[in-house]
Amino acid sequence: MPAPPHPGHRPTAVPATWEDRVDGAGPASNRQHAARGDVAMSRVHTTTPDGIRVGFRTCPLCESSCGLAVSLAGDEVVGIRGDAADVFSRGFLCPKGVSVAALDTDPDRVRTPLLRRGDDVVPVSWDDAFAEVHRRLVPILREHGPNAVALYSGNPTSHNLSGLLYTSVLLRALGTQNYFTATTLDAMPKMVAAGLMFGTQMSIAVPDVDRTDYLLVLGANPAESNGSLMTAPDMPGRLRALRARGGRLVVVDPRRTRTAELADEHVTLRPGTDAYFLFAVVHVLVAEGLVRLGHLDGLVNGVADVGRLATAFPPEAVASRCAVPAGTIRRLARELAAAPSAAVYGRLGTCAQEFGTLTSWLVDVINVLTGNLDRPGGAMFTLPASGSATTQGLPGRGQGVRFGRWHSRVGGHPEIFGELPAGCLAEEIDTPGTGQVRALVTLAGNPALSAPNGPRISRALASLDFMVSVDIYRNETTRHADLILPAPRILTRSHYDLGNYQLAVRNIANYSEPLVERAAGEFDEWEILLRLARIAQSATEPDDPDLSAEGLAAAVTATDDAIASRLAGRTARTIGAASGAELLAAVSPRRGPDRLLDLMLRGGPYRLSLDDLLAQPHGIDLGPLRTRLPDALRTPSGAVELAPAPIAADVDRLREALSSRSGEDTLILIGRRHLRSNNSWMHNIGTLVKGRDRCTVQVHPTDAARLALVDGQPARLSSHVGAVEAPVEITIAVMPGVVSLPHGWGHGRPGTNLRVAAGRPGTNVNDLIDETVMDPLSGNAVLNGIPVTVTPAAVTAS
Ligand SMILES: Nc1nc2c(c(=O)[nH]1)N[C@H]1C(S)=C(S)[C@@H](COP(=O)(O)OP(=O)(O)OC[C@H]3O[C@@H](n4cnc5c(=O)[nH]c(N)nc54)[C@H](O)[C@@H]3O)O[C@H]1N2
Ligand SMILES: Nc1nc2c(c(=O)[nH]1)N[C@H]1C(S)=C(S)[C@@H](COP(=O)(O)OP(=O)(O)OC[C@H]3O[C@@H](n4cnc5c(=O)[nH]c(N)nc54)[C@H](O)[C@@H]3O)O[C@H]1N2
Ligand code: SF4
Ligand SMILES: [Mo]
Repeated sequence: MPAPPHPGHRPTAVPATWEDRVDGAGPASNRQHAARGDVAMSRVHTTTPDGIRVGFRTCPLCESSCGLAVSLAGDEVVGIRGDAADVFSRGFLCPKGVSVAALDTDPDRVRTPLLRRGDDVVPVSWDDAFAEVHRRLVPILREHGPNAVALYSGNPTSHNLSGLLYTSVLLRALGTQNYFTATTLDAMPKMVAAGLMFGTQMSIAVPDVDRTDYLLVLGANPAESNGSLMTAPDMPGRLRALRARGGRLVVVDPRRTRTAELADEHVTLRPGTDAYFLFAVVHVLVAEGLVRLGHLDGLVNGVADVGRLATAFPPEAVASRCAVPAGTIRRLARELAAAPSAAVYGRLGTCAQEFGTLTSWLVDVINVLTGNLDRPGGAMFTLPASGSATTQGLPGRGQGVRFGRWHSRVGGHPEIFGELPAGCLAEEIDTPGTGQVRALVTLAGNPALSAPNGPRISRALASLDFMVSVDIYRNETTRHADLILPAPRILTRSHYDLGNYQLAVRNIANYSEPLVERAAGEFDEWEILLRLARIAQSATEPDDPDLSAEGLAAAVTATDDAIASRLAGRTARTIGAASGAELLAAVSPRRGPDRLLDLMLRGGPYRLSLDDLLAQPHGIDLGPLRTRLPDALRTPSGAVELAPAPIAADVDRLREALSSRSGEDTLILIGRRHLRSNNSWMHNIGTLVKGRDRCTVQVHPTDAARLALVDGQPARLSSHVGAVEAPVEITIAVMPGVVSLPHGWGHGRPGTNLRVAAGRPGTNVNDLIDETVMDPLSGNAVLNGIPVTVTPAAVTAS
């Protein structure tokens, strides 16, 4: 059986029939797609006396899902504010939200398909673009088989209905096992741990921030990132509210972040040592008799096993490795146990590191042992309006998760949830042999900057026989593409945060209509993906299929109809409707993502419909998180698995690393995020990059003095993989022994067209990072905790 699809880097509630093959073009093409604008554009929410209309929409740029109030004169955006009436964000927004308009109108944005001819690119029609895909991609699939074509899907895919719902169709049509996403640069360890403990990759418990009495945050900076694997607009406000109601916020981070500044206590910890720290907390809970399963009693397997595993990690044994006093660990364990409610929350710093899965697992082990899983104020499972893997099938029990149904060709890495580690992408391209990747499709991804060992990836991309990118910019990755297919402006698309709402700290549903019309001849992203799918599929067809513009349009309609019809059939069974056909009729004439969403809402736990959402442009608040156990579990045992075998087996590696190194003398590199950045791709917006240089290497004053580093002067950072230069920023924000350089920089390369970004290029931290080092259980890249040497660099006279 083919792998369950995993669209983008946050999975969705996409139903199981996605695994069906993409259907061929249906009968003749009088089922042409109806008029553009699947949703009536006339539904203007407010119009001011001077003719300015104000439309409401959810910002798609990060996980916090803020409501925007967009003022438009005609199709021109004249202002963006936070939507004060939004049921979730209540007016909050960040500087990126405001820049949606600048993003849509950025003159460097790709607007028509671009074909590369030598060092030049030329605009071509969509017809010619798809003909080129056919001409170049299909022979590769035919001659070398499906694995010769890889698919890389990046972060924005998961913030976009098209990407979330239709990427898997393209994946299926390609038939490749070489599927890579930004998930293995990000959250895969959490998904693996959640899958093994609770039964699905989306069984991720989120901290009930609005009700908790005690929040322990590790390796996350929601005051700047606005939260991740935890959808919660205005995290600074929510954290302040926590303290104002007498709660306690503790942040464990090697850097004094904005979140740490908001906290009652900031504990600095040596990067990569969270698993020791957390195991020591578990040790104290067990040794001091503080384990209280409470309402989870009888629902948890493996409590004794965890206790045994923790015996190797008393606070005194890990303190020097973590650079955290044993007394502090002990006290925090007691505080967690004593708090009326508490939640432990870990994010990127706990995932993109050497012991990512172990650390992610331990976070929830503590939530369970303190009785805080699935209770108000603890760590809880969202009940999303669209449904999710935790609502489908029979409640309380399921198949659990399975890995390793295939392995990567070169490194032998197991498939995890249908993906191979992004760290393997380059070697799959640049290592000759049967099954070598010769063509690549990228969707909303910039691995040249975002994935480790940037230089190797860039060389690999340059060597491909064919590359096509669905993107909005000609950037560090897409400059290598033979063809760029532009995604349309944000405001022309409908939006629903299918992924984010599965991890929200309240149960929320909010649908956004397109606010402006797509220009004539432009496609929405799902229409592009289904066309690519149709072309790929033709590789296995004996006859010459009709891949003319009309043929492709008919195929899009037929495929989309088939998907909707299967989903309707299943939804009808779920809700006891008479038939799928009846449901399909109810959601017609919607098509594309809107129709699928409507069906998902109807089959979801609140039995909503898209019309219900359309009637509430500021969103529907379905209330605070509810207790969901045991129903939300999908483990084969029907219990929480506190000590899953693969995780328990990895504890040996942790134990060995404890005795085998001291690490005190090396400088350790970590990353950081800035409020006005979004990974690699928003540096072309002037208002977001103005001001001081942000791509600096932060160094503690004692290290700077020892290494003769001067503030503002360039330093050279080197690792066993490469070297980069960046200006020094001396600051007590980083702990001694740790340096920090943000990711997503390194612009200004030949063949790119990012004129603003090129003016402040910065340097790519991923040039320093070894792509072959991974968290073994998840295949996740290790992006933090990198040993580096730092020396003053020669100042070049300008
Ligand atoms: N060293 C280091 N590296 C990291 C990280 C780190 O902390 N440190 N963080 C990692 C994390 S968490 C992530 S998620 C990854 C991100 O890795 P990627 O997803 O590969 O990179 P992004 O920078 O998000 O690039 C997004 C791409 O999508 C394009 N795009 C934007 N909007 C759209 C759209 O609507 N449609 C389409 N088709 N394209 C669009 C942009 O132009 C850009 O090319 O980076 C990872 N890399
Ligand atoms: N402004 C902005 N917002 C973003 C993004 C962005 O680029 N800019 N990217 C979005 C994406 S794709 C994601 S995944 C999220 C990420 O969201 P977060 O995880 O909240 O963001 P980071 O800033 O990467 O936070 C990671 C923290 O881990 C710390 N850290 C590093 N190594 C370790 C370690 O070994 N142990 C511990 N305890 N801490 C460590 C770092 O100092 C940092 O403060 O942010 C999203 N939001
Ligand atoms: S916090 Fe995220 S969702 Fe909110 S406005 Fe900023 S980028 Fe958009
Ligand atoms: Mo991410």
